[in-house]
Amino acid sequence: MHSYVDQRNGVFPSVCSLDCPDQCGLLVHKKDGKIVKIEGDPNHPVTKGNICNKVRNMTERIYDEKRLKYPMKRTGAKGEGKFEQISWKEAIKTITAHWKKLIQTDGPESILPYSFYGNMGNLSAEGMDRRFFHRLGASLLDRSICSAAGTEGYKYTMGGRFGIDPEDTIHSRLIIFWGINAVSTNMHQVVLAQKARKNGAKIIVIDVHKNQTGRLADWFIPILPGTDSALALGIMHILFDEDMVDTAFLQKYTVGHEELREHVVQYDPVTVSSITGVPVEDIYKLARMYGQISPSFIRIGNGLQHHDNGGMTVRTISCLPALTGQWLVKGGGAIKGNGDYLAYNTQKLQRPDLLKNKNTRVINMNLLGQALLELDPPVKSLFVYCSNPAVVAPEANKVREGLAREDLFVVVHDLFLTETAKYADIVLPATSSFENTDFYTSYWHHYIQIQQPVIERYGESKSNTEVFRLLAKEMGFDDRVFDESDEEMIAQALDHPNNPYLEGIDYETLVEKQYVKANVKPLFPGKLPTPSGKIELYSKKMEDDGYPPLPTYTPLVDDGDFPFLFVPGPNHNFLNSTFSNNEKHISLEKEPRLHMNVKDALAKGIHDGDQVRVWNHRGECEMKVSVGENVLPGVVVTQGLWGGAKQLVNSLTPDRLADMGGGATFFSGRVDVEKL
Ligand SMILES: Nc1nc2c(c(=O)[nH]1)N[C@H]1C(S)=C(S)[C@@H](COP(=O)(O)OP(=O)(O)OC[C@H]3O[C@@H](n4cnc5c(=O)[nH]c(N)nc54)[C@H](O)[C@@H]3O)O[C@H]1N2
Ligand SMILES: Nc1nc2c(c(=O)[nH]1)N[C@H]1C(S)=C(S)[C@@H](COP(=O)(O)OP(=O)(O)OC[C@H]3O[C@@H](n4cnc5c(=O)[nH]c(N)nc54)[C@H](O)[C@@H]3O)O[C@H]1N2
Ligand code: SF4
Ligand SMILES: [Mo]
Repeated sequence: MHSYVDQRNGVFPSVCSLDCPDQCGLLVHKKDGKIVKIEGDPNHPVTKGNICNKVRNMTERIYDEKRLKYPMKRTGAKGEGKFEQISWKEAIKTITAHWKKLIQTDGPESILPYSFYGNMGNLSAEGMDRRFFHRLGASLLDRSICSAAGTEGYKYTMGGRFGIDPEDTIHSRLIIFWGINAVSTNMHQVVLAQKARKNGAKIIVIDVHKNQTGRLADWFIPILPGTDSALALGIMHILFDEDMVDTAFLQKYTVGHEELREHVVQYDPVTVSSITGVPVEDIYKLARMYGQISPSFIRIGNGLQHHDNGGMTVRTISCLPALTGQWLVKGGGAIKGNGDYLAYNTQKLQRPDLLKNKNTRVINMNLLGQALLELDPPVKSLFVYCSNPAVVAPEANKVREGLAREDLFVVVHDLFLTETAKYADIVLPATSSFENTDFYTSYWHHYIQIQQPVIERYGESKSNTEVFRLLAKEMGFDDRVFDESDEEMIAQALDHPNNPYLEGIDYETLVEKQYVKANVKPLFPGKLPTPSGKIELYSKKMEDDGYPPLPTYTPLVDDGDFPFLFVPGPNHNFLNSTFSNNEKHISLEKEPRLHMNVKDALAKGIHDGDQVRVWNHRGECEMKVSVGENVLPGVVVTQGLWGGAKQLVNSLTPDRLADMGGGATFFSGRVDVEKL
């Protein structure tokens, strides 16, 4: 069989590599060796041929003039963006020579890898790189920027990243999108919800911003940021009070329902209304709908998790389906993330055993600015890949000050000269996922997919696995693990006897079928991986870890005397900061906007369309304001991680850590706004 790369014309199966729950199946059309069109693969069992606008326009990114073609070294000042071409040989030699010296003078922990999921392929995002940095003994990175707080919170209740099969949600009669902008960020869950709606389902959206998802709802419930656990506790109060709980389910499958019943007495609708801004009658209406309609499904989003109390909020909401016994009903329950169904063998893929120094320090990626400016012993070298911290990390001004340090040796491997890459000493060009072999495991649906290279490598670009193999060789690491091929690594990762859901799935089946579903069975009856094996409404483990053992409302941390809570989320046409440097996607998105309530605008003398300055003690940015009723008074919302210095929303966001998992608190910062 010819590889796809050798065939200059045709249509080839592929996977979307972006950090998005949908992980769509794609069909890539090639003409004369180049991709001319990308569309959804109608054979994909969940995504069924529909894809988002971002990826329909992906060719504009793959063949963007600005894409990096060869390695470069810096010739201008840090951050200035002046570079000259060098060979791969020189690049790899420069990096390894620097590191060999650092290991002598400062030890390997002075080197810090910084990466996230710019490419969701497991080999690219957490394969050969992990092996390499483990062997090197570099500082470890705690990759907590996305969903760490909620993952931890959900785990206390449910034991792991286990929710329902999204394919079952067509049977739901009540669907609650809670803190998720699903129209932009999980479009196929919206498609499934629309199907359910045709069968009579109602869609509720609970959000701080009436965005495109809120507009699609049968009922949009605006809420004050960071107060959702109070609303969930208010619902529980009414469910118990009005006898709408499934006692048989609670007795059989949960721990602590009696304690919970007493505990939620304090969360009466009047109290909850004063915390959340949700009217008392709406709290009753919501609780009664939730108590009476079955199957009901809650899609728990990231908006809840990027707060000081994100862990506890998700922990609390994830208790709700148990109260009404929804886990036993097809289409009932919740999804926060489904990542653990497809958990592969990380020991074999990532080889943590290669870490010689077992006590290697761990650095939280949300604290990058602090780490670069304050840590002792200092970080002396940073290797960035699959991430763009100068734009996406909180306290961006600290991050940039750190990146600009003259004594910090920075290497960035990316497809573009990102804002971060402008600070690099050495820039390495990365292949796109269409040029690589990899395997993909969705964190929403239950399918594993394979990517085989479709096109030739762009310019001199190299994949992550290739780069780390080269670095290993030059460092003199002769361990056999650095010679293993991508195919061998996939086979090892899939060989995971501890995960019964992966039984019978191997490399050959993946190549043959392209999409393979995990052997998923309903969660109940069954044992959860919590200490008790049941849903833990009361969690002894939480108590041991220093948290209230029962779901609780904890207010946001005081962020200073600024009048507005600032919620800067992602936008529709970018994927975090990816596409923020591609003209096509910028033109689709136009410009960043600050959404503000009419009452606040009036008080500040601000009019729709005015240019405003948004500022606090951390920084400032400028944007156009949209005045209306889409946010509550006291809240301002903007979307999109734009690259420009004046649009850098993360110059305003706090680097406090959330209550659990070392998570980020992007949405718990406060700002002031004034007309320019
Ligand atoms: N188009 C597009 N898709 C994406 C991404 C992207 O950048 N663009 N990013 C991808 C990634 S990495 C992730 S993690 C996901 C994130 O996608 P989502 O899970 O949708 O998370 P966010 O968009 O951060 O926030 C979701 C919603 O929460 C709201 N919100 C904020 N604070 C609160 C609160 O306190 N309470 C409530 N109820 N709502 C609140 C916001 O207004 C927003 O509408 O999307 C992925 N998909
Ligand atoms: N204010 C605010 N900040 C946020 C968020 C928010 O909602 N608000 N969301 C947060 C969340 S949820 C997340 S997940 C993070 C995401 O933050 P990042 O993980 O940094 O995501 P991206 O901005 O998409 O940057 C990914 C980079 O990886 C590169 N890349 C893609 N494929 C490859 C590859 O194969 N190899 C290499 N070497 N590079 C590759 C891309 O070109 C891109 O520059 O941002 C966080 N930051
Ligand atoms: S970004 Fe999400 S919705 Fe768009 S093609 Fe990729 S997986 Fe599908
Ligand atoms: Mo994320």
